[in-house]
Amino acid sequence: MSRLLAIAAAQLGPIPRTSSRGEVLSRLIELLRQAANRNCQLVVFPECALTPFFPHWWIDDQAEIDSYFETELPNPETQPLFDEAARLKVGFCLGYAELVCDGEQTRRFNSTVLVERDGRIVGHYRKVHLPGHCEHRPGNPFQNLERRYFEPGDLGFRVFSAFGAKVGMLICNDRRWPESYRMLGLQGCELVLMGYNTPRHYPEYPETDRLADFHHRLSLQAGAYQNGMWVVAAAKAGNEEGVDQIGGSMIVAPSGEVVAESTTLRDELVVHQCDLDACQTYKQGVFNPRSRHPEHYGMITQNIEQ
Ligand code: ING
Repeated sequence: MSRLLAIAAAQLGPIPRTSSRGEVLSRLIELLRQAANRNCQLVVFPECALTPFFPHWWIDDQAEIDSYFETELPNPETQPLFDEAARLKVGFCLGYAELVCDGEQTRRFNSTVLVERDGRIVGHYRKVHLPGHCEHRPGNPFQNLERRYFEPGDLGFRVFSAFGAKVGMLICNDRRWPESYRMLGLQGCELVLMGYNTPRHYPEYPETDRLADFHHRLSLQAGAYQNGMWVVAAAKAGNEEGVDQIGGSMIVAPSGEVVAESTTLRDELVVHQCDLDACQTYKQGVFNPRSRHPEHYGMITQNIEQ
């Protein structure tokens, strides 16, 4: 008997800077309802799904920066999403900016939570790989200030037992680093959920712009195949406050095949019935652990100054 799980990648179009949390929640709930109507048990929302991707802007005022963060989840503004999901018995993965008051210290992370079909938060991840820069680059058409606004994640790469599967989460830039998938794959992970905000233009390396979709797709397919995992990725897409972001929300099978993908840059659901047992073909076959030789892999965990 195959373990089948119907999953939706819930792509979001742009979130205008003027959008209230309530307006965004309405969009998320509409996608959740569409997913429930298509018998999905799990919906994956993008990175920073509640707000525009504010790291694209230089913001002087810390209070304005912090207005994009959540100090707890759920909270009165996001509770309707949790309530509707539990009513529909649909679980979800939600990217958000997390502000933690840790005694006298305030800490800020680019985070995601995994919520089971009964509304319980069963997983939590904080983005490890932060791209971009700390200083203002006024010559660039937009910023990427994640290294200024967030700390690197301190929870590591964990696998959660949920939805009858072993589930891991990544966020955006994590998907470009093979170690991200490997850390999950070596824990038996069968399903990786992620969201992303990916500009088409890379100011420092414009020669990569024409390859933005290809590099996104390549990273997901390689990560899926080389670790025998399903990969579900949801974009915040389209022109958000002047920044053109790629779409390409998709579901990739453990074979590395793209089995479903978005065709717009707007709010759009991408759905597939995932056979979790399909992972075994690759976990036990071509990538059987008996062929690994960690004694030769030491450099992978060392700090290499290039
Ligand atoms: N965004 C981008 C990403 O990794 C980026 C940053 C774009 C890095 C293009 C390299 C090339 O998709 C986030 N939020 O990580």
